[in-house]
Amino acid sequence: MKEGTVNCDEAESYIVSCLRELGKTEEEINSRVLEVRRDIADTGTYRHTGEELAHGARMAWRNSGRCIGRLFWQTLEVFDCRDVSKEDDIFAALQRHIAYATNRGRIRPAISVFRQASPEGQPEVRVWNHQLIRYAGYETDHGVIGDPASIPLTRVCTELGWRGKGTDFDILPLVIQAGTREPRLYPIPEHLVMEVPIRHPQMKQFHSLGLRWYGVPFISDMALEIGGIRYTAAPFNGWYMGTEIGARNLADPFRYNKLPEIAKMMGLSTDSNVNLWKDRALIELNAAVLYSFKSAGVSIVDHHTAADQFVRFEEQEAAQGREVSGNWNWLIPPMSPAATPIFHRHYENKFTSPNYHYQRCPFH
Ligand code: HEM
Ligand code: NRG
Repeated sequence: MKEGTVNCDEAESYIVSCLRELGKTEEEINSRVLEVRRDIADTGTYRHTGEELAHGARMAWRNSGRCIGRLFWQTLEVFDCRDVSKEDDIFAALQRHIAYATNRGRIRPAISVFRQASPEGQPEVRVWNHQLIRYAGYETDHGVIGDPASIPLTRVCTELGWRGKGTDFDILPLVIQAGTREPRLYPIPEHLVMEVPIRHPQMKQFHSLGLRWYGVPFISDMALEIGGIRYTAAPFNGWYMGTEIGARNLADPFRYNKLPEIAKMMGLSTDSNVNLWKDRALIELNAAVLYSFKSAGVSIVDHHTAADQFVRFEEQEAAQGREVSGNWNWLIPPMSPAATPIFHRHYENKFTSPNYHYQRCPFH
């Protein structure tokens, strides 16, 4: 089968379950299935209706086994950008998405879906960034500045002519590729990027660490697959769970690695493990992240509340007669996992469609 050619069974099984969930009659469903089959026979592919696309993107979130935030799957706003394919227009659509989602801090989950992969091998649309908003990382003689996770993309941006300020928190430009053309760089206007300086509710010196994080995570390198159709550019966002920032991005030894500095600020010796300096530093960093986002009016969820919401999602799905698949290794939070109910439950890590997928990195 040619790349981009749609498998008829996958298409049919999606159309049937989608339209059933949307409450269509059997007659409507049958006629749509016939139409889709004919389109695939004629052209190798088919085109989702607006509601098949929107519901598919929501089902894909519902089926994301690594996501703890799935209770809210029905609230996903879906922007249909399938007819947008020039770089400048893609950039304009992404700016609108960022503004809509950020909503001055009251974050709204959303996805922008660009052109589907086609059987003619029409060139794919790709956003090269892992997230629409992320900090650059530079390797220097004195060590890494910024986010080590961004070193490869930062290098690509630099080769394409971008120059960052060289701080620990430079926002990378968007790298947008439409087809076989060279990717193009688009700096994001500053007013669109909400950031939160990290302060601690009691430790007044904490702000002098100069830590900050951006308000909204927009994953932009995954493909959305619905009914056999692949959308290679479909950036989506929700809001952060605090531990993503406080227990990973700012804490991992291979990311911002801030625990030793925080422990020292707390007057803790880092010479031995038994005073639990890492754990104590983690607690204060995570308390600071949650406190700072809350005081700035930017949506965020702590891991206990998120885990409770996930249990409600499981109950809601059971009531609908649907199975929840989940990847336990990802669902448990990276802090105090056994203090959440998820740790003590069992999850079947079955893969279901529609879903979000990793795809090959366009620049490695
Ligand atoms: C993964 C929380 C919204 C799809 C995750 C992870 C967390 C999370 C904590 C694990 C991330 C990691 O360990 O790096 C949330 C919260 C949301 C939300 C609090 C708030 C609404 C969404 C939305 C979508 C989504 C809107 C898609 C429409 C995914 C996917 C992954 C994921 C596909 C796996 C990512 C990967 O493998 O790298 N989510 N999420 N989530 N989430 Fe969500
Ligand atoms: N851990 C990553 C973001 C992964 C997705 N997390 C979300 N997704 N909350 C990080 O930047 O820390 N979302 O769509 O809200």
